Amino acid sequence: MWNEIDQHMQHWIREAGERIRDAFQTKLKIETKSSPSDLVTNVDREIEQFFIERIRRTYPTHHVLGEEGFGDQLEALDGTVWIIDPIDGTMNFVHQQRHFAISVGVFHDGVGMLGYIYDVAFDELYYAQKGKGAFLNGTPLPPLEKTSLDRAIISLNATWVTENRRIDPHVLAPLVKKARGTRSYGSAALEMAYIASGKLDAYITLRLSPWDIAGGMVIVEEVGGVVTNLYGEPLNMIEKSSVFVSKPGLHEEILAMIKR
Ligand code: 2AM
Ligand code: CA
Ligand code: CA
Ligand code: CA
Repeated sequence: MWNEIDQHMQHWIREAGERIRDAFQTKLKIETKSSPSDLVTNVDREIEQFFIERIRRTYPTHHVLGEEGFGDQLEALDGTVWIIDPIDGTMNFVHQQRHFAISVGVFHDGVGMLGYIYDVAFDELYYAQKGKGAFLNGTPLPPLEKTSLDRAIISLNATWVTENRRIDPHVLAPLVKKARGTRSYGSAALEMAYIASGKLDAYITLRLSPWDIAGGMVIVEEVGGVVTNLYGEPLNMIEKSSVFVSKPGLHEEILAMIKR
């Protein structure tokens, strides 16, 4: 069953990517949602509908959770649920035409079975099937090795080390100081794909929704990475949460610093 779904999805996601690349030749309709930095475009909506149409036609018993609201209203993850972010990193999509991704996770009774993150501008498809390994454009991704903070590049949004409503900047400042380097890419999905493929070592963010992380969680866990909230607790794929993704070893080291 999962192999068959995967074969469909491999076609659908590349076709969706082509549509997004084609959309660069058209004029985007850009709107804001909850704040001036929270953007959505006609392409976000069209791509979510593109997936939902195909999923409903092919798998009428499956459920869909999508950022732009064309899916189902779900209160639990019973049965097979597709969790879709049609464009993760919409601000990058609008301003940079790169550093954004399609992100999809397929969960069964709450367990992540398939994960996809498609870096559309680079034509790089990260994907994983639970227990079958993770791949980048068909090449297997090796298991992640333990590392320490002084040799790590950690990814986090600069707003979290300034005054903000969610976390005391003094909690994160020592991490930033001790890390080898910091980055911020503006796409949670890509940041998780970068951890799975060794380009980053840890990613910390304070408020994400299930569709930001569903695909990445399957891929990262398949290579031995750890995905929790900021307190080291497992993530619940039905509500918003802080997210802390890391290589093994480093996860414990950073948690100890945060909890102190
Ligand atoms: P999005 O582009 O799909 O909205 C940006 O730092 C990252 O945070 C992106 O992965 C972005 O996903 C996500 N994000 C979640 N909620 C957001 C919000 N209210 N405004 C901007 N980005 C948000
Ligand atoms: Ca959004
Ligand atoms: Ca997102
Ligand atoms: Ca999105």
